[in-house]
This record gives sequence, structure tokens and C-alpha cells, in this order.
Amino acid sequence: APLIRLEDYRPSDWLIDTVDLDISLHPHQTQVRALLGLRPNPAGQPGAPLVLDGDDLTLGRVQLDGAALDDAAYSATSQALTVHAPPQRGFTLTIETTLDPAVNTKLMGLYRSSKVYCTQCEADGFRRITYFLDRPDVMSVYTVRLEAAKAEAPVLLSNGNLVAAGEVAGSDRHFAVWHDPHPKPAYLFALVGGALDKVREDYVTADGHKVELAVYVEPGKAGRAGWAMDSLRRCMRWDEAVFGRNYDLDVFNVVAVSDFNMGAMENKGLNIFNDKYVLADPQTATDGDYASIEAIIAHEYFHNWTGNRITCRDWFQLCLKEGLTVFRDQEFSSDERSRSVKRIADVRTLRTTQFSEDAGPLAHPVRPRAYKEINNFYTPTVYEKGAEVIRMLKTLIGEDAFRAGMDLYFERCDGTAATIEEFLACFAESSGKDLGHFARWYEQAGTPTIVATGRYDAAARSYTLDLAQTTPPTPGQPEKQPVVLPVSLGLVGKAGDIPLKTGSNAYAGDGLIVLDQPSVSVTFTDVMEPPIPSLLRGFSAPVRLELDLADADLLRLFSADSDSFNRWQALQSVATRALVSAGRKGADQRALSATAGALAGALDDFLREQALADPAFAAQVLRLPALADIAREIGGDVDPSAIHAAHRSLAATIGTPLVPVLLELREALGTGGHYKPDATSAGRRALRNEMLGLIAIADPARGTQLAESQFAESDNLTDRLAALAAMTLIPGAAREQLIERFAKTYADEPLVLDKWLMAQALIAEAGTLERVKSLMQHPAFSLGNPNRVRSLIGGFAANLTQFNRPDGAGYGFVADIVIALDRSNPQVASRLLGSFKSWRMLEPGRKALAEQALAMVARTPNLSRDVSDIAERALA
Ligand code: BAL
Ligand code: ZN
Repeated sequence: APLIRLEDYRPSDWLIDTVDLDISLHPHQTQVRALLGLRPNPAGQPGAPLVLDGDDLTLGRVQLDGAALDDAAYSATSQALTVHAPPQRGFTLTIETTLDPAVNTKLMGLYRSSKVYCTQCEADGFRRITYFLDRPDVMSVYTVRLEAAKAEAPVLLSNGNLVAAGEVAGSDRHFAVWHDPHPKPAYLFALVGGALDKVREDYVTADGHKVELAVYVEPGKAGRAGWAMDSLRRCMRWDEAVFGRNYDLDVFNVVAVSDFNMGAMENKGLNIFNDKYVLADPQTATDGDYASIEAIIAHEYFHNWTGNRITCRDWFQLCLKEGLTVFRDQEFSSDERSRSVKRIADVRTLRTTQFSEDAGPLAHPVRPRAYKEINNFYTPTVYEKGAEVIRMLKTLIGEDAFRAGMDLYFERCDGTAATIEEFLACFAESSGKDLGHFARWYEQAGTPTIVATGRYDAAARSYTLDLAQTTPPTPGQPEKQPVVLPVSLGLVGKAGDIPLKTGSNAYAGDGLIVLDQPSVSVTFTDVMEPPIPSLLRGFSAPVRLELDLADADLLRLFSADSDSFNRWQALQSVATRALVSAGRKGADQRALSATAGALAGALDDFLREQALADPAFAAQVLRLPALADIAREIGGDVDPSAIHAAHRSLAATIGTPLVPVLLELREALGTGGHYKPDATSAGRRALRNEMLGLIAIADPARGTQLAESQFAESDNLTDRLAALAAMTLIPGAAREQLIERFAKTYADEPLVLDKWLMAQALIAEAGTLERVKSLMQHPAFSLGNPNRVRSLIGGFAANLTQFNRPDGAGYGFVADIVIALDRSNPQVASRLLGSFKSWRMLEPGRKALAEQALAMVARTPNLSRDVSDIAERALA
């Protein structure tokens, strides 16, 4: 496959101002007639042929200005339609294509999910519906007539507003006409047709526009759509209040479908969702699901301004809409819930997903410079690191200049397909700052490390902090330049934060050092006692921090830091250091016990004195760092079994003396009575369940008893799933019985059984691969549904010890599935292959076996571009 480069970008030679689609839905023979209003692009090359993209299309008639086009005037393959010498003026082209949605297993373009017709066009699925200039900088006004059998598809939806609907005389069919007045790129086109239940609500925007909100779900599931609707209303109000953004159509529709490659899609006025991120009731969704639904409903809605009204010039600018919109949804969740707990949760995700990506062969910049398959760049780097870049920008220029810059962006770029340069120019203007150096965040891959050292001068009563930054090489970028790092900090003394006084240029005030050079030294004066530095407060930059503080100092920060993120981080740092040294291949695990004792002591006090005041925070404090984070910190010669053993041993050693206080606190928290999904109630459940997990490791008999009674007595999925998860830590008959019982209880709930599949796939024991293979035969599993695959196979591939079995069987199994799946759904297959992203850091035995499995995938004939691209980059 050819490499597509940012530097080769050229404007389109042709523009399409209007698109009139007439789509007659049929399971196997959907007829599409597209009437395109074309004209030469003044910015393009005069006289250029018209080359429209296609993918897997069957072409019928072609007309130019309503007259049949001569055979010699055009040529067509399933991949392209070329009009050789089009008139050098405005003209229309009518194109007829025939589609078979029922056999579209790629879930790109028009397909059927449980009998519902639906579409997914980002990034380049529209070309699977009709020939088109399928690029985001070609923006058109769409009018769409849909027709279908009434019985099969009583609901017919597309983008924009409904302008007409009725029966098709003399037939069992009906139609609906939708018009979207906002010009949009083809990737935002959508249609839905099917039998769906609807929940609706009226909404009036802050600027007085009446909107009908609707959430469509499978028949019988309307009772599970309430939370999505509630989230939608709240995020719309929030965007009005915080970003001054109002909605701009008469209707806003959300549709849940059960077969979906992504989480959801922000099609203009018609968001289509993976049903996992819409459906919720207490019996079938966990607190985590409620939080994700709220976040993703908001994310897709926020795209209406950051993505749809202002879209991307080309796919290299993907982070322009994704990083910014993730930032916006994170801010929304922070305002709706606990800001500090949300930050901790987001940083955990960033580390395990994005830092790991950045540390391996698939590392790439937030704005990549080249790609073979854009679908492989919907990554944690583009999304989550992209959001961190926006967060740093806000920290560096301040809240007011940030808001003014956003306002300017909305005003200046509305209706356009924009670039990162245009976006940054708005903030340079609003802040009066040169953001040229800051822009390096978009170009340079890799996670920077800050090495910090501090010196207290008792005689001078000063404290000097030396900060140095480096970024490790990544594929294609051997040499790295310094980036602009906002380091939020405090100096913690006996009575709390010491006032910061310094004359240094690097000190921006407000507890912020801007490290934009390889290193900087800042001396604080009037420091009357040796302080403990609290650096990167709120995780002010997406970096690794090396700061050699004694455990005792970290434990002091845990109890005394005014920044709650760094309180949490302090304890994580103690645990991480211990796990990194005990988790190395062949390390002596006995060294853990001193650290475990200190951690248990700190936690004992904390649990007794503070946990009830903020249970959600306490739950985060109790959770040890993820195995993947320890592996990455070790960085090479990684032995997953040793890391897992160290992790278990630390948890057991911390947990054992804490069992009494854990039991006491669980009693004090109670079950909370009737389930409510709010953040406070969820926080109490999170703490109870985090403690259950620790008890299960420290005292399996007690853990079993608690888990069994929790499963029996609770009526909400959060607590029942936590009971199952705790039992997966304890081998034996009781576990198998609970697994059976869970399956029986939720036999008719595919989304709940996904969690059941995943819980088993994550068991860190030698029998798990065999278990996963036999679960593939279970009626709850299907290789055809992305959610099932991600739960069972994706879950297994995230199981550090079992995916990385020393005999290589885990790699072989996942590789075989990638190859099989590639024939039906390349996107899901390539995602799964991405599980190999950390193979290079493994010890030599596993590394060789992982490489063999990757090589086996790479040499398979007829691979999709999606899978071959990942395989090649992983092996490069
Ligand atoms: N644009 C793809 C799905 C999302 O990020 O919202
Ligand atoms: Zn998005």
C-alpha cells in the first residue's frame, strides 16, 4: 500500500457543493442514486480529470447534466470512477450504485446490524456507498431521500432536519426526506432504517432554538435509554455555559446499534452508537458504564462544533477534532463528577494505553506525518495525548486566553476544514504568545522524561530545583528536541505549602515552571525548612517523572500534599518503585516486605480517618499501579510472570494487616440501599469493591464468603460484577460455581455477558487460554460482533501473564484470530493485532515467540491494508 504524506497535501481539483441522495433500502439490493453538484475548485488544478473514490462498488448508470455519459468519457473500477475530460464549469453527475448491506461484515459503509440498516463512514466508508471525493475538505449540503419497506424499517433517519415523509403509492414502502443545511464532509453522512423504539425530550437552546432530542434503541429497550438522554441534556447545557456553543438543527438523534467497530460516531444530527455506550439500567450496566455513557454521549455531541462545523482539512489533522473533543468531554465529566478522581482515572488510562504505545514500535506523533491506513491512527496518542496537549496549552496561556482563543477559533474557522496551524494561531493571538515551540508536541512522538533533583541550602534558606528533559527515540525519529513542559509544583513544608519566591525566568508564577529548554535550574528563596517538592501537580504534562524521593517523603506527600492528584501519585510512586525492583526477572521478592509494611501503615491511617469523606478518591488510592505500567517502567528484558508475582505479593502483604479495617469500613459504607448512578453513590461502591478485591487476595476464604453473599444479595450489576471479579482471583470450585451462576442470571443480556467473558479472559492462571478457547464455543460469543471479540479475545490479549505465556501459545492464538478475522472485519482485526505493541521489551524467549507470531501474520497472503500496516510497523 502506498504511503500517504502530509507534505503531499493538495486541495481537491473539484468541489461538490450539493449532494442529493436517493437510497432505496433492501437487504441485498440497495439502490443508491447520487446527484452531485460539481464545480472546479479555484484552488485546484485547472483542466484536471475528475477522479472519484470508490470501494467495492457496483456501478449502474452515469449521467452528466442529466444525459447519459458516453462510455469513452469515463472509466470505472470498483475503486474509482474517472471522468476523463469533465466540463470546466459547474455540472451535475448522477451515479447509480447497487449495494448488498447484508454481506457487509467490515461494518464500514452501509450495513445491517440485527436487521437495522446503519452506516459508518469515518474515515473513508462513504466511498462504499457511492463514488465520491471522499476527503474531509470537500464539504457539501446533503438532501437525502430514503425509502424502505414499512414493516422492515418504520424508522428512517438521516442527517439534518426531516422535510418530507409519506407512503410510496401502490406499495408496502414508505419514504422520508432529510435535509442538512450545514455543509459537511462525506465522513459525517449517516442513515438509519429499522424497527426501533424511541425516547424523546424537548430542549430549548440558550439562544432560544427548539430542538427535539431522541434516543433510538432496539424494540423493548426504551427503559434503558433514560441515562443517555439525561446525559445528552446535561452536556448540551454544559457546552452552552462553558464554551458558549449552541445546537444548530431542529432535531438531534442518537441511535444505538449492536454491531459497531468504534464506540460511537458523531454524524451531523444523527449520532450512531455502539449500544454498549447507550443502554443502561442498574441491572445491566455498571457504574463504569454509566460514566462512559455520559462521557461518550458528551464526546459525540461536542463534536458538533469541534469536528462537524469545524472539521479537518485532511486526516493528518485528526487530533484537531479528537484531542480537542476528548479534552472537552474530560472537562464535562470533571464538572459533573469529582475533578480530581476523574484526573486520576484519565492519567491511569493515559499511562497504560498511550505511554505504552509511545514506548513501542507503533509510536507516532499526535499529528502523524505519513500513514498507509488512516483507520490505524484512531489511537490513544491522537485521542488521549491529543487531549493532554490541549490541557497543557490551557495551563500555559491561562483560562481567559484559552477561552478567548476557543471563541476566536469557532468564529474564524466555522464552516471550514481546518488545520492544527490555524487552531494554534487563534491561541497565539488570544494570548500574545509565540506558540511555535509548543507546536512541537504535534510533531514529536515519545513520552518525555523529566529528571528532577532538589537541593536545600540551609545557610541561604534557599531551595534549588534542577529539571532536565529528554525524550527517547521513536520509529523514524532518532533525535529529539526539547518540548515545552508546564510543570505545576509546590514545596511542601511542615505546615503545608511554602510560598514560592524566585527571580527565575522559567518561573511563570502560580506554582508553574515552564521547562522549554533541555534543562533549567530554579532557586526559591526564603525557604525556612527543607521542603519536599511536589512536582507535576494535577499531572500538568504527559511525562515520566524521575525524582528520587525517599519513601518517607512520598508518604508525607500522601498525607500532606494540597494537590490531591499528587497525594494519589505519591503512594503510586512508592508502590511502583517497589514493584519495578521486585518485578525484574530473577529479582528477590523479599525486598517488597519493607515497602509493603510502610504502605499498609499509611493506608491503615488513611482508611480509618479519611476514606469515608471521599470514597471515590479512596478507591483510587487503594488500587495498585497496573501491571503494564510496571512492565513499561522496567522497559527491557521483561518477565511478565515476575511482575505479576511481585504485584500479587505486594497486594497480599499490604492487604493482610488491613483486613480488619477493610471489613470495618465495608460495614460502615453499607450497600447504599436502592441503586443510584450518581458519582457519590458510585464512589462508595467503588471503594467497597476495591476493598473486596484486596480481601480476596489477602484472605481468600473471607473474600469468597463476601463475594458470594454480595452476588446473592445485590441487585445491581456493579456489585455483582465486582463479586465475580474478586472471585476470579481465587481458584477453585466456588469460583466456577459463581461463573456458572452469573451466566445463568444474565443469559439474555449480551452486553453483560461481554463482561463475563472478559472477566474470565483476564484470569492470570495457566488454564486461561484453554478457557478462552472453550468460551469461543459458548452461545454468548460470536466472532462477527466487535463487542464480543473485544471482550473475550481483546481481554485475553490484555492479560499480561497469559497472552505472554512463556510457550508462545498466547501469541499464536491471537495471531490466528487476527488472520481469520481479517477476512471479515479488518478494523477489528488490526486493533487486536495492536495488542503486540509492547513485544520488543520482553525477555528474549518470549520476544522471539512474539516475533514469530507477528511474522506469521505478516506473511499471510491477501491481508487487509489495516492488518499488514500494523504487522509491518510492529516488526520494523
Ligand atoms: N470520530 C470517531 C468516533 C469519535 O471519536 O467520536
Ligand atoms: Zn471523537
